[in-house]
Amino acid sequence: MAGFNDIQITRAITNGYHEKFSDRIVSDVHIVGAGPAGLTAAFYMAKGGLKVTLVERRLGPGGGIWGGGMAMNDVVVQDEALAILKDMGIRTDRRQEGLAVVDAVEMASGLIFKALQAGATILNLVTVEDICLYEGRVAGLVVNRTMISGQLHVDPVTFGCKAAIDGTGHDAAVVQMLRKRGLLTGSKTVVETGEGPMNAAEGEAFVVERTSEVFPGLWVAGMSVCATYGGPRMGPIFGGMLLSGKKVAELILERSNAAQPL
Ligand code: 48F
Repeated sequence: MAGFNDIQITRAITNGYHEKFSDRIVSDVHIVGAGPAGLTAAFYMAKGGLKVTLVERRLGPGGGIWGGGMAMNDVVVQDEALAILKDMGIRTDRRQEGLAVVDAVEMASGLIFKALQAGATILNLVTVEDICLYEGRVAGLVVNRTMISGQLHVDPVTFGCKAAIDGTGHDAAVVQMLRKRGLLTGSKTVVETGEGPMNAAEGEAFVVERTSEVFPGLWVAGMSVCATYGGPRMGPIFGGMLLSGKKVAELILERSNAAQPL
């Protein structure tokens, strides 16, 4: 094959990536964490016309989906959430114990593909280290390369957004950035204990019910809801994560369509 050389490949990637990165420095919504909740939120918000960027610290997006339960790579999804998987063309035709069993690899790859095709961008290997607060609102993220973050004395850079979503799962990492500064202390809704012991049925309902704006400009979706509000944890059942992602997207789109601050 002719027509290209190794230097052109390097230039193509360098220029292409920096164009993409530069375009995403300011987005309508930055989602921290490309797990099932973040990816679902990205899909619906991007389809609704918002500029959405997912910031993911790992190499591979998909969060906790890939390994199913105890590394058996199937997950369970309850009927209420199957329409979301159908929207994305992910197959749900296997059933056990009255529940849909979904191939974990198909679900992870399908959610990633559909979020991207809807117009969202994923920046992987980027860790969110902190938030920006302007006039009492979360208005941006402080980010660094994952390989640098916490390892080398290298300053991070800053992204700007109208709203951010904490989709970091069990860590509720962005919520913790507010809490450690005492900005959530005294709130009637945010607990200090983190998530509760396993109870899948209660946990799934809790996640969806409490998906909300936790601080001006910062929303919680997925497992970070339980970590933030003290809800029960759950195992490899994922309907609540998908429904929570869809709910946060609808809430943010509602504000956007009403021309209110996100
Ligand atoms: O953990 P994760 O899949 O969160 P989720 O979407 O789904 C939870 C389920 O996987 C599972 C469960 C289901 O019953 O209980 O736990 O709520 O995905 C969270 C993503 O956030 C990334 C992390 O690498 C993972 O891919 N993440 C965490 N902290 C940061 C981050 C950070 N500081 N910066 C960027 N990404």
